[in-house]
Amino acid sequence: MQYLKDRGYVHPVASEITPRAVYAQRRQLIQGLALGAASAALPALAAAPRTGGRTPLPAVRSAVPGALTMEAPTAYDDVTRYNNFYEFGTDKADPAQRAQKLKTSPWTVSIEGLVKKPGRYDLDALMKLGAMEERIYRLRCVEGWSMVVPWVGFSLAQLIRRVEPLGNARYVQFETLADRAQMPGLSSNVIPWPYVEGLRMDEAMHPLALLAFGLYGEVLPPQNGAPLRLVVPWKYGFKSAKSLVAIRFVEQQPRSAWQATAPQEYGFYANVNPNVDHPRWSQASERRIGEGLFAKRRPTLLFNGYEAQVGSLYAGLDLKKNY
Ligand SMILES: Nc1nc2c(c(=O)[nH]1)N[C@H]1C(S)=C(S)[C@@H](COP(=O)(O)O)O[C@H]1N2
Ligand SMILES: [Mo]
Repeated sequence: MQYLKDRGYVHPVASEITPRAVYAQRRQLIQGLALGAASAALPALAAAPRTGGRTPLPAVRSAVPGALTMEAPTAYDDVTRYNNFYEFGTDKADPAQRAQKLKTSPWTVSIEGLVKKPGRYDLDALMKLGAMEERIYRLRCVEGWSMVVPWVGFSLAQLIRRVEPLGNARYVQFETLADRAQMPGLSSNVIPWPYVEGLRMDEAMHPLALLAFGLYGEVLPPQNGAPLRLVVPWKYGFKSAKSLVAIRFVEQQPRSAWQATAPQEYGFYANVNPNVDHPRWSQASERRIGEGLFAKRRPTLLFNGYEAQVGSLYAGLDLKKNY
């Protein structure tokens, strides 16, 4: 488990916060399970004392098919210091430097539109709608880099079922915080604020679509979209909207902030697709963050490697037109 060497991070296992050696063991076990070599349940593991000032968020390993990639997680420092969160600036280092004072409590998410149970839901209530799971997903940015992140959260579908969308709700729109007092990036007009994104209802209901509250066994750092964000692992990273404040059920396909900015470059679907180039660059390969400048680029996989799980959502759809 070479990739955990020199890393002092803690990880959640079976509702415990555990030291890195145990995490390494667990990854071996996951790999063993995948190979059919072992079928034992996770052993009971001792809790380790926490270090640093971060808040643990216990979780159990996800049982959703495809939710645990076998690839090595990207180092915590890279996951939390190489970010896109334009509300805090367009440089990759800006969010980590400028988002630390983001006020995430109190926090409410407004559930709106074509839904039986609209209203303002506070964070604590939202966190109780599902059981926290760890999911290790690849995240592929449209810019040509990728990471592997151990997220903590539960399927967005759990929230959606609870609020009971109406029959004519065909899409879900996500709106994220736009607060000039806290977010220096809003003074630039790179995209029309607030940042909005959307999914078709069946995409939003797919069990892999994650409502994330944490990563690496702890609550989300502000730069990664605290206190809650979307993670849609088969789509380019920009679909995974951070710091959500509203979830809206609508009939018409919503227009995302990136479509409004450059529709020829960023379509509504945004499925990771090595066969559809960005107008300004190839999407055939990607650079894994943390591997260094001389590492070989990896081939990008259709639907970011989640084709077996999500491919059927797009049967019959022209993926070149619907990029
Ligand atoms: N509100 C908001 N959400 C956002 C963005 C943003 O600028 N603002 N950037 C997106 C992009 S382009 C990517 S690649 C991912 C990055 O998530 P990460 O920094 O946690 O890796 O967040 C997405 N969500
Ligand atoms: Mo991105």
